[in-house]
Order: sequence, then structure tokens, then C-alpha cells
Amino acid sequence: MAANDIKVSIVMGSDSDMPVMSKAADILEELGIGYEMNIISAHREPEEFFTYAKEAEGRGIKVIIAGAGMAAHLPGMCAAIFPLPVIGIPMGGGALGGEDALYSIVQMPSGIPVATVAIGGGANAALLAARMLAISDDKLRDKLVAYKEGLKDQVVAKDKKLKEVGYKNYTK
Ligand code: RP5
Repeated sequence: MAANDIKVSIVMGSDSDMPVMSKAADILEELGIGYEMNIISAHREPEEFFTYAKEAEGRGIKVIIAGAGMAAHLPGMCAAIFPLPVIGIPMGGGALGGEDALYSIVQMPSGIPVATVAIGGGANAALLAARMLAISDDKLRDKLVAYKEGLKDQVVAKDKKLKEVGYKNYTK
């Protein structure tokens, strides 16, 4: 993928966030959206973080997907520096089960928005980024409509199976 095709930057505070952040990458790959992936900690390496957030727009990034756990300042600090949309993903686990990260990410002060998805919501973060990019990309819009149709087909197939085998045999 050429550097100028990279539209989404995925950033996470630690490699322990990878199981969730990889779900975002999987969706972007499925939709053919160019992305990059970074492990950058706003707390543990503030100068590197600042350089990343400051330079992202100049590198052609249109949306940042930022995931972090616990005192999750990474998405909010991205939004403080990067002027385009930031989508935050709170990580689950830890002593507070992810509620700490959820509140840290969603409770942004007025003026600096972060679009926050569910705890562990890697796939939805990528789909939201795709919908943002689809505002000015009709081909991507059509791919998103097809993706949604695919979801419907899955439910229809599950219902058909239920009718065929009955609930007692459904999971066997
Ligand atoms: C956050 O602290 C990271 O986003 C991660 O979710 C959490 C724990 O990091 P590690 O101790 O696993 O590196 O900054």
C-alpha cells in the first residue's frame, strides 16, 4: 500500500491492547482501506506521542482510531492535537473491568470530541472510521452497504438453521 493511500491511523497504548485493535485492522483490510498501526504510549513516551499526533495530518491521515486501557488518555490527547476525527476504544479487563477506560475516553471536555465506542469495540471503531471516509467515497459507501447486507444474511441463516434443527440441537 502506497504511503498516500494510508487514511486511518490505528494507535494503541500497549501491545496488550492488540487483541482488540487487531479487530479494527481486520475490518479495514476487509474494506480495502489503507491503514497504519502503532504502539505509542502518551504516558510512557510523551515526546514520541506528541510527534506522532502532530505529524499525522501531514502524512495524510484522515481518522485516528486510538485504543487504551485504565487511565486512558491516549484518545483524548490525540483529539487535543489532531484536528480531524478521533475514535476511542476503551480496553476491558483490569481492576475496574474497563469502566475506568470508558469514562476516561468518553468524558471529554467540551470542544475536544472523541467518538467513543463500546469497551473492546475494535470492529465498530473501524466501521465508524469507514463511514466517515465514505462521506466522500461512493465505492466505499457501497462496500459498507454490502457489509451490512452480509450481517443480515448471517441472521437469516441462523434463523433458518433454528427452524430446521430446533433449539435443542442448535449448538450441537
Ligand atoms: C494503557 O495501559 C494501555 O493502553 C493498556 O491498555 C494499559 C496497560 O498497559 P500494559 O501495562 O499492558 O503495557 O496505557
